Amino acid sequence: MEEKRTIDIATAKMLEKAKKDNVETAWDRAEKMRPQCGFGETGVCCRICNMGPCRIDLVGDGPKKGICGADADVIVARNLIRMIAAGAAAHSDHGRDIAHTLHMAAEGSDYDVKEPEKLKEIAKYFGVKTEGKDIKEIAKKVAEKALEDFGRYKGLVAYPKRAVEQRQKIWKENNVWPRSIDREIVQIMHQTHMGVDADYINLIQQGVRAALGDGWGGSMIATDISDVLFGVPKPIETEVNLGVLEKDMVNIVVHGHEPTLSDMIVQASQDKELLEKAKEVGAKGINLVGMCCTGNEVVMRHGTKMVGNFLQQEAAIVTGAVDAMIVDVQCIMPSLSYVASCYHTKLITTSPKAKVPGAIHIEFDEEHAYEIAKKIIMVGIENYKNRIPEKVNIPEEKSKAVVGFSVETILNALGGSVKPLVDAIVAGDIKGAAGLVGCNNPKTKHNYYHVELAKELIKNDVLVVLTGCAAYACGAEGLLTLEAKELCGPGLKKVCELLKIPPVLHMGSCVDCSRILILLNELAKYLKTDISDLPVAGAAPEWMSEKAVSIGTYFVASGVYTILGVCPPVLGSKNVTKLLTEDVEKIYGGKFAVETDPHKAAQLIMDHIETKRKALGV
Ligand code: XCC
Ligand code: SF4
Repeated sequence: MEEKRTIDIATAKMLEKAKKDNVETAWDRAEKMRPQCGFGETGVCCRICNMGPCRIDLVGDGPKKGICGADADVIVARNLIRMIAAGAAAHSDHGRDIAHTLHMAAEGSDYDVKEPEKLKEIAKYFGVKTEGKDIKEIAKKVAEKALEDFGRYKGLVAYPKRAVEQRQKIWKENNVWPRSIDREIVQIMHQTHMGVDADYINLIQQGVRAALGDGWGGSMIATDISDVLFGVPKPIETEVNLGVLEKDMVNIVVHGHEPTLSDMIVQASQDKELLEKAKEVGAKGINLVGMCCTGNEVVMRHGTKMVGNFLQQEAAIVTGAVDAMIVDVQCIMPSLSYVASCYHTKLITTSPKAKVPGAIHIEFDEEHAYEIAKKIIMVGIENYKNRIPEKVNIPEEKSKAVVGFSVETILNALGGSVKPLVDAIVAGDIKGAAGLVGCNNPKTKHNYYHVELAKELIKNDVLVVLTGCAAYACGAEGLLTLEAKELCGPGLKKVCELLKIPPVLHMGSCVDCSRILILLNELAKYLKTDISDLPVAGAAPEWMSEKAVSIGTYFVASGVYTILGVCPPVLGSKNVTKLLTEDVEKIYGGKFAVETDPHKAAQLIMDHIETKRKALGV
């Protein structure tokens, strides 16, 4: 039965254990939820005003309009762009916090500028002069300029001008260049208020503008400034899956999204005083491991082991060996405090934005970052003695992985330019590239789609790049290793051997989808063409989060053909569905497709790549 829920043996074992321990998981709750509401699933339920809720009857002779007169097109479009607003808000608020941290670093705090070169590089885009200037002074100016982009009252967001000119022109002509990151999100909330916009095309257009403010705004700021503060990722070895938990060490999981917290926790976990304390309680040391996107942030920079992705968060606690789980924001299931209460695990919330009843709240504040990080780790150390031996069962499954492929690293591996990559594409050794991103979703078998799609693509000489929870799925399957070249077609295998890289490259967390944009942009620049002309595609195989809707939308608006493995709530409107899966291509050169079978999705991607190769004449 558990094999139906996940392809991952470690997770299946923990689901069995959960059943024995009488602990309910997301899968159990998903089952109880079925059948899920058809109105909600197709996007035709509206709760935007209190004359409602209204719903459109798609099959019978029930209502075709809401009480205000909104039809299915309007209701679906409004609901969808509200998802974009929430997703873009989450990423952008993350970016804003990182920019604040840079500002604090400039004024003197526990944080520091680790990468002055990258700081100078991004200063250019914000129009900050660097010559003869002190690094702290540049940091302060860049932070201020970045923060201005969230709320500027005139002008435009800076980063989209990094895109190739053809792309910028499309955005300008279609009036989707974001004016300020926050403003586009606020405008979605206004435009979707009862009785404002009743034109589904106009609604979707605003969704695009807010999504671009995420990808080429908030997320890109988050990525760049994280690199400045915590280091540009370089290839580093690690291990992935629940088996990275240790029986005789204090196990601490960092889960959530923002490296301001997790990076400090990594530093504090190496503190001599704390290591002594861990020994005093009888542990061999402190085993800090990462989960979800904050795990991606720290593994890329420190090699911190990756314990699991979104649907493994409960399973990690079910091992009975997690002494503390530290969370900040996003993708933290409210169920964690319940699961933790079934074992000895202490759940620690740290953000004023994300409190969970039953958890210990130790608010993180950047001004006393190191001190608080130590205090948080101490909770885990002190809790070690409370483990219940008969409840501890750590599955042995774990896989080796090489991670840390920032654009800088990839260019380095290529000798400083994308030329060798383009040459390999022209020669046909690499047919093209695909980005696999996003979450898990109990609507699909855990990790199955991520892994099947990645395998099928590399077998056909398509290079794969990853972010988010997709990275854990492929990591657990051993695809992030040099040895995975044996699963590749002959061309990609040759390239992997030559460059000593895995065929599946881990590029980071969800905000690091912006790294994929920059890589595509570099390729387009080199080929003197637009991103939409490249033999590339994207996929969000098991997505669930609103952030994924924003990501998918900015990829499409950047010219990328993007496949969703789980259908978004749009099928209630034929017009919106057609707009997203057909018509947008005429404007942006990218479009959405929905395909629930990974093998068919691989075929769609390969066909798309072939079409683009032909058009490029290679
Ligand atoms: Fe969350 Fe970012 Fe999705 Fe994973 S991939 S479930 S958004 S942790 Ni980011
Ligand atoms: Fe119903 Fe219109 Fe109100 Fe939505 S906005 S709940 S469709 S009356």
